[in-house]
Amino acid sequence: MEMTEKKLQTIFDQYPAKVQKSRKKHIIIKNSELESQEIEANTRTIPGIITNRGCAYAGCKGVVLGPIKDMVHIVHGPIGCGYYAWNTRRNKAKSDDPKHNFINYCISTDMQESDIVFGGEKKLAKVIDEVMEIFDPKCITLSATCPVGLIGDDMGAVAKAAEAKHGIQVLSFSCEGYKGVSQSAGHHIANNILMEKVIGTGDQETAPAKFPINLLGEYNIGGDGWEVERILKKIGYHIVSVMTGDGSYEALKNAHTAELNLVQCHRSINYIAEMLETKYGTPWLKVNFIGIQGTIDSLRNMALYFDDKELTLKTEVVIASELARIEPIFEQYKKICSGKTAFCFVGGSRGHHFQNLFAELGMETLLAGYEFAHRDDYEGRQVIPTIKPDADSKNIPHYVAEVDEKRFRLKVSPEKMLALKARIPLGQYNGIRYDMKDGSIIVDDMNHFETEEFIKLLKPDLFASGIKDKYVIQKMGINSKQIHSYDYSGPYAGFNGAVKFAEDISMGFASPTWNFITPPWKDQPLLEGTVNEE
Ligand code: CFN
Ligand code: HCA
Repeated sequence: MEMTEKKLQTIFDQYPAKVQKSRKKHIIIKNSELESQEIEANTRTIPGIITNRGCAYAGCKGVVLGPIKDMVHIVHGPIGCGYYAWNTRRNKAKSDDPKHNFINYCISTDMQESDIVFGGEKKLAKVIDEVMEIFDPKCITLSATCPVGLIGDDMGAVAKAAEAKHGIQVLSFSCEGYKGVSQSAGHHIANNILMEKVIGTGDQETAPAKFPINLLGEYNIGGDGWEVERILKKIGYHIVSVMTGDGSYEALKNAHTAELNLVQCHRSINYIAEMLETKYGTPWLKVNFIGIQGTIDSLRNMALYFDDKELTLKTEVVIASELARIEPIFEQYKKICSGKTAFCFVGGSRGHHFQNLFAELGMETLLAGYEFAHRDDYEGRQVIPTIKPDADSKNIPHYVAEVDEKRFRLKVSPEKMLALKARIPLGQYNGIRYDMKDGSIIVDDMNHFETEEFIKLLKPDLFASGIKDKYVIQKMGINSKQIHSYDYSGPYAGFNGAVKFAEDISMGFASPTWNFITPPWKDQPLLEGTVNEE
């Protein structure tokens, strides 16, 4: 560990003093002997530093709203912003009603200079009229880009007028790109409005089938959500809604009828999970369907929650049959991957989630981190509620739980809740630090300079990251896999996804390409100095 610290210092030494002081707070070396290790996160990137982060608009429109297929998402802004969030994330969707699947469209007001000078409200209202005429959706969303806030267009007023004119919901999201420090602010804005205006407005009181669940923080990138749904349906769960991958307006409206909320990506949707718990008493369970063991553990925890003999049995039968099918194939790829090392730097949850899969392939994660996660995603958070019966509850008995001065109403009895909490991570999420090995490096908001320096220092065999750095990494001779959009592949979740991922990275390792690239440290001096000519 001492060695790593010394090496780390060689990177810091290249920064000006002020930058060094700041960046030191965002990088830690995992040390389990320390009770806690703080890491600064969710703060502003130092101007001038090349970050991988996106903006609030990307988090709201691109991440949370975009995957909802039967709403038309209008981007109020210059066309580049619309183009940026136009399905590059590969959030797939299919529909029984193809006329109301708008996932492939990019709809924007295409703001011009004259709209910036004279205001864009009229143009926005006109685009809404056109959308109604052409697509006739049941709901429209309006997402603001930076100029909208700067010129003061009142999108809320336009939305209200359009609702009155067309008789459908028109939701306005003030997610101007400059809000907050990253995508994260946009997730929060989207979560709040979906919860306030859509979730719970459906007319169902209870779900139509047994074991109803919502799958939160699953965006169906490369078909991940479909693979998870395949497994859950096979076991016998009723999926009320997926938020928001391949998601729909109708399903969201009735999401309050689920009995358990599964949280795959904690960072982008923890707000809805907590609001559903507060408002409807539905507990949430952190799951991770990336990796074989992650998938098995998640399924077993779900079975423990529902505590039903038949469901538990079916869970084990499905696990056994899936394993029998995939293990022999997975083992073949493991032979190629085993012993290799990886870096895993992604947005707000995958930097953690994919480490399971690397470990199962016999690979060690040397460095990991997030672009925009918060401290709880790094350090974890233990939530132990005190639970009492709710004196106000009428027909269905509810209970009150108190956590950090927050009060939740629960559908579950206090005895069951406490017993469950002792066995499964109900309402809690252990951060990335828990699962990483001592001596490994954890970096928040890693920048391009650090990316190159860490590569030179630790020379990983694989760098899992995104489009902004992929080609820089490959030019350094390192196999790089996009963990955002999965390049052109997927799914990577669930049992089938684990095999697909193993196949894809094995293909990368086996490629002869790397023999034709000379990494900089092989033909460029790493040390600088002067030659004494005497
Ligand atoms: S699909 Fe998710 S899993 S939603 Fe989030 S934090 Fe982004 S778009 Mo890119 S891949 Fe990434 Fe996560 Fe959740 Fe994706 S790690 S950065 S905002 N993300
Ligand atoms: C976003 C979307 C993104 C970008 C990916 C990348 C995605 O943050 O706006 O930078 O490689 O997953 O598509 O995270």
